[in-house]
Amino acid sequence: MREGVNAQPPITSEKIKVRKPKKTAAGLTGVQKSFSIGIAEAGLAQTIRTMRSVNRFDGFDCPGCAWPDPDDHRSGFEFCENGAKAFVTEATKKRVKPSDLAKFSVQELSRMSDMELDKMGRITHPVILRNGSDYYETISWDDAFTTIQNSISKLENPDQAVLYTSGRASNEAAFLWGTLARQIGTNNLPDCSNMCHESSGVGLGASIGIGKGTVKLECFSEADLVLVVGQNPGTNHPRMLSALAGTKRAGGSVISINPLMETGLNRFKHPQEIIRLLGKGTPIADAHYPVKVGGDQALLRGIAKVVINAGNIDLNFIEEHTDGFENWKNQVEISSWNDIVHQSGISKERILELGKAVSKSQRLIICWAMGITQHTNSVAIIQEACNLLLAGGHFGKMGAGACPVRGHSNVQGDRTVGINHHPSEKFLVDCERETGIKMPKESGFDSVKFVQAARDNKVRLFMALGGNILSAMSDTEEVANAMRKIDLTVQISTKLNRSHLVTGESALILPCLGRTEQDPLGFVSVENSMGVVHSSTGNLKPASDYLLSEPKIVTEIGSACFGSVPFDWTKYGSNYDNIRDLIESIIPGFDNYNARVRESGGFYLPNGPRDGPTWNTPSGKAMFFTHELLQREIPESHFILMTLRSHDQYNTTIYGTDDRYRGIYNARRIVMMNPEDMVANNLTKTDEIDITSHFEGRTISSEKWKVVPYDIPKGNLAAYFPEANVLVPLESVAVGSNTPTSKWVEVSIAPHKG
Ligand SMILES: Nc1nc2c(c(=O)[nH]1)N[C@H]1C(S)=C(S)[C@@H](COP(=O)(O)OP(=O)(O)OC[C@H]3O[C@@H](n4cnc5c(=O)[nH]c(N)nc54)[C@H](O)[C@@H]3O)O[C@H]1N2
Ligand SMILES: Nc1nc2c(c(=O)[nH]1)N[C@H]1C(S)=C(S)[C@@H](COP(=O)(O)OP(=O)(O)OC[C@H]3O[C@@H](n4cnc5c(=O)[nH]c(N)nc54)[C@H](O)[C@@H]3O)O[C@H]1N2
Ligand SMILES: [Mo]
Repeated sequence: MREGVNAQPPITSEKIKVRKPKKTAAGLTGVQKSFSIGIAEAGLAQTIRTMRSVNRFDGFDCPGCAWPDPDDHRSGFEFCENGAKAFVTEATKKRVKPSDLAKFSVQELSRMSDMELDKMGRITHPVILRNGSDYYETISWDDAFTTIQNSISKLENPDQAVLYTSGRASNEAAFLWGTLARQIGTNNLPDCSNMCHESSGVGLGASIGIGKGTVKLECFSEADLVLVVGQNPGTNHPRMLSALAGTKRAGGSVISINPLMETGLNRFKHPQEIIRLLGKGTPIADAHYPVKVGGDQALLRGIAKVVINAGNIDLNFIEEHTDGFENWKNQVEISSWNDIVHQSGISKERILELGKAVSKSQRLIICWAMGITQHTNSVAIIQEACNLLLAGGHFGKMGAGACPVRGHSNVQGDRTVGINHHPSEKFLVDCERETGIKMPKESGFDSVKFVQAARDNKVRLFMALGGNILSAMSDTEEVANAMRKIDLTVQISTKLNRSHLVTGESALILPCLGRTEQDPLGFVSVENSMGVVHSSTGNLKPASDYLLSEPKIVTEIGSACFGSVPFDWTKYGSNYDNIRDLIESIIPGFDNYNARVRESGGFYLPNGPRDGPTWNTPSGKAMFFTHELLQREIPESHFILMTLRSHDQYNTTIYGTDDRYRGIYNARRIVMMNPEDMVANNLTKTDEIDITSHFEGRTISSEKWKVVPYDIPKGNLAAYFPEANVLVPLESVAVGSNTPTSKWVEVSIAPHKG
């Protein structure tokens, strides 16, 4: 084992500044910010070039998030501040050359911050960290593929191999990646979705027969009410604010349910409508419900009580389309207002008001993201939201439905094309027929199970198509221990991150083209949050002559390991149309894939609940699932900690140290706390505390977190991901989806001494 490589970023002394949270999102500052980052990283010409071609029909798909683009028009500048940061940092002029890697050992690199690692720039050559060495050195592509082939040939059983996927991979790359895993003989395909919207997929899949959202972008201007639950669109999906402004302009209401009053939901200025930038912005949320962290199941139950009591339910819809209504109704009726108010932290009076708004709504959209999906009872919360939509008949019509807002720009597409650790039997049968490869039938590891298996010495080879699993997963030190027990870890990446430093005995980095770059083999395709599949074409000169595209790398690994019989890998590595034809022959909804993906704007995948409504469930009907309210008490001195994103990061990629909208500057190792809780604990602004998490008798401690007074419910704390991941216990997961409970960590605090 390589000693002295740090799994966590160093603790630095930061000169923190705390100001009032911002009242208005985006506008000129947002545009200026993205341009100034762009110019510093990529230069002016490159910045303008990239910004002009993002999200155009003939351009590349913005890697920032999965929010869709308007179907009928796309302006020259269809992006937002954070999308701009994402693609200009990919288009950076800086390079990590082999000579740089000869200068720094992995131990030295691990003492840099995550931001410093990213800012070293784009990786230019394939490199290897050999067993016994502390330095990466260059390796030829052929030797890299042979190294992987050797490792595969040494596996005692195929389940010792694990292939991870991050949600930026295109449909083409992801489909081949899944095929490669299955030719090795395993369904061990953990992906970032396991830590993200898995709960949405599981909950919706059982309730309505599809694990995806059921609204189109146009629905937002037709809805009379949109609930935005557990989501921070101002920072993480800024273009969504335009859709919410559309709801408001058309006379509808938007209500935010969130422990924090996030900027952007109060006022918003569209960064691309330059004329209006000087105005006050469009007010977005009509009301804000500061639910306690983990209190949404109770709050939704309260709303359901009002709706059922008022009798504002669509009995015809319920009769014709659903099963299980009576059961749920009984459960709602016996849930006590005491529990509902206590758990949600919202007064009965305010819940009655919210319930009235929902029961009056004829066209209701419920949106959600990580504030809902990363809890023990996430699947139950999502099904409760779904029950409300079913009771009001909010499926199969414009302006209504479920809207889980996806994160990574192609995370939804990756799942559609087979990145799934428990694929359906039908998918496997069709894959076997079309590829000739004998498909493994057993379910594979998700992200949590992968770490547990590696910890138990059951993984010999780990390969990642993008991402940074070490820092993205819960329980950082446990993940590090697990990674170190693997023989070979392989990362297909654009930029350096901590997963390249905490590795198996040997490690490979295979550098790939990014979204923004020209690919000699043609364009790729992606699916957005609303089920539209469209093309993505990069236009910049690649960062180095040695880069290969992701699909090319996967086909080269495939040919090196398995040759061309029964599956001719080279055929797919030379022409992406061949990959799309293969996807079309296996996955429903991709008819005429190659022709339709070339049409401007692409095409919608079929969606029963949205288009019918029809329900692909065992009973052929949508299901009301009934859950008891999750009751849990923690000692009075303990807190519930949520981990979230600051304004200056993209997941584990840190762009800067400011959380501008929340008024927290130049610091990341902070913890937001209610001012009354601070007084009760004798703490003043920027005091340092140590935090200990508690789960089933196990404790994990982390030191030196600066306290920031913040408008957050009493008893709740918030800290940034990925620094706080060390505190999230590996075994603390959502029931049904196995997602780490990154938004609900029981902790105690103590002043830092020393
Ligand atoms: N700029 C930028 N954009 C991104 C990303 C990024 O890192 N940076 N990441 C992308 C990815 S992969 C994803 S998945 C999305 C994530 O998008 P979000 O889900 O918006 O991301 P988080 O920062 O995790 O924010 C969670 C929100 O939920 C709230 N919350 C926490 N706990 C609870 C709770 O118990 N109940 C309720 N009602 N609310 C709660 C928090 O206050 C916060 O506002 O964004 C995508 N877009
Ligand atoms: N505590 C806590 N943990 C969380 C979350 C949370 O809210 N709280 N959120 C979770 C969520 S929602 C998600 S989605 C996961 C994210 O988990 P991941 O997807 O694994 O992590 P990212 O930080 O998005 O990955 C960044 C790396 O991807 C590589 N990369 C970037 N672009 C490309 C590309 O085009 N191709 C390739 N091959 N590589 C590329 C770069 O090397 C970069 O360093 O984290 C999860 N972890
Ligand atoms: Mo995500």
